[in-house]
Amino acid sequence: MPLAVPLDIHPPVADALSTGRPVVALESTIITHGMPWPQNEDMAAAVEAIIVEEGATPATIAVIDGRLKIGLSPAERQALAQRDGAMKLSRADLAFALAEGRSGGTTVAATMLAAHLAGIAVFATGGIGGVHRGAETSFDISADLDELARTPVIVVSAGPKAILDIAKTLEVLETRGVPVVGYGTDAMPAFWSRESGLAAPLRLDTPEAIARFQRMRAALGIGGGVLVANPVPEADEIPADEMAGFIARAQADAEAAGITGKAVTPGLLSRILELTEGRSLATNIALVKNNARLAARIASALAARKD
Ligand code: PSU
Ligand code: MN
Repeated sequence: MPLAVPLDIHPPVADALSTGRPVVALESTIITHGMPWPQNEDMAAAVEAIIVEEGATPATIAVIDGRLKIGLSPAERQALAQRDGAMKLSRADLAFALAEGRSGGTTVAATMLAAHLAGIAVFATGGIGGVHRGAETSFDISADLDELARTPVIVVSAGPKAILDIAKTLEVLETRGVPVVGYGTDAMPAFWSRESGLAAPLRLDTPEAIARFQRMRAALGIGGGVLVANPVPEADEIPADEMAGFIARAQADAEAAGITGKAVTPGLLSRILELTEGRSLATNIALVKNNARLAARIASALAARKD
């Protein structure tokens, strides 16, 4: 007999799913590894509130004491935000945490996988993982890209995190058949910045158009996800030329410190937070909120099935 997945679907999420109302999945590595406490908890609560305001139900996904949680209560979310030693869980280690009774934040890859398992089709994050600079020697390419290629979930992001090699990230996504859609823009956004200097491969201007596109992909039996790249609001952006120096410095510091593997992304993000004296964090929070609002609208468009 196969083991049953230790799955807890939070009652409001189960209710919304069973009646066909819109649900938006949210990741939790951004809570456990992406931002310091207490801003992580404030961000997580604010993002859920925005989704509710837009008429959808938020489902923050995480692993707590060996159980896969689809939606957290405020108390569970607060405890996770302050928890020491939470794992960073991707496709490779999600089952390990469940089998061993551990706790952790789910990355974009693991959140997509869990969302799909629960029947959730739309997911909001900050920025996805991708091809790291220097990947030609380190081989550091996020499992988020493979997951986008295989799991049919719409991921709303502000583009790949700008610490990455965005051109190489777009190349891998194209190879793996993952559409990248600029939302209301021809320019590929770069997380903290509205423009990366590269073009967005595709462009759509409404949540309804994004919903229709993913339904058409499903009709063709193509499978896999769509990456929506939603530029950070102008008022909150840090332009790419300004970010470039901070990113290069953080990169050099990480190399000097010998940081590798799973620690690379959290290490770079926290160093950039120090170098920008908190500005990068404020921008990160603003872009996640902006993505949550769009994700809720896409989920609503999918639920309404108007074409
Ligand atoms: N978006 C953010 N902050 C984050 C992340 C995304 O605004 O911390 C996380 C996501 O969980 C993403 C992960 O999947 O960083 C990528 O890690 P890696 O590069 O090690 O695959
Ligand atoms: Mn990596």
